Amino acid sequence: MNICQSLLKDTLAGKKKFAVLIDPDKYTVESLSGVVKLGAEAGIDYFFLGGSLLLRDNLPQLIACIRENTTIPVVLFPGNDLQLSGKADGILLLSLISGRNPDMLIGRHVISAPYLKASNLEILSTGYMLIESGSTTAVSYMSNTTPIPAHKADIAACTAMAGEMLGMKLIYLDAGSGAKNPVPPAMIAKVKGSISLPLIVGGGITSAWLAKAAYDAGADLVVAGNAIENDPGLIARIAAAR
Ligand code: 1GP
Repeated sequence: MNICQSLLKDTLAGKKKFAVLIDPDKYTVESLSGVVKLGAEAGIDYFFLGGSLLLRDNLPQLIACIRENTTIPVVLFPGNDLQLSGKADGILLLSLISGRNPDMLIGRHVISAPYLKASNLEILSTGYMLIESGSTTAVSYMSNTTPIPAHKADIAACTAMAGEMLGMKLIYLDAGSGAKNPVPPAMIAKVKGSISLPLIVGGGITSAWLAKAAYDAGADLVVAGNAIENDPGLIARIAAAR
């Protein structure tokens, strides 16, 4: 069973999942190995790999480090088309459907298509939606798009519905890395009630309590990155909140 099939199966069964996001610019092989071991002990579901910038050329080494310590699938969550590696298991091919920047909707994908086609990566077509979170996030600035207002759950629901009808396999509600406020539970619930696809939620999840609120509202997969960099013990606590 591939990643997409497993996500869909668990979504239908109501089995919640947890991904730890690794920003390649924030980790070395040495610092990552401890986090990988904690992830394996806690039985997390995925490692997501990606960030907004490209300060270091360490993607292959970080993937190798994860492989050496665990069999947990590695999924690329690329901030740009330079963050690609055929050594991962899959890639979230993000179309930024909350924005109106054609480059982020289809342009970058055209450039990456031959590379992705020739790779063995599982392509996870993802309707990616940025949600306003109290301050400008790196992803909003870098993508040159305006996030959906946090209190406009109906716009988010219609955007997710459109993504599903366009054939996306996953919907990702993201408040942005290090967001001041995570995606509001009311918006998660409204989106979840409008689609049948697995729903990923991330950005600003800094505690097990916030993760649980996202799960309870309807998130099928919660992603946390920033807070884990400061408090790796959070991995076990969020894993237990699934
Ligand atoms: C960002 O959803 C991810 O794109 C995770 O966000 O780093 O705030 O956990 P954090």
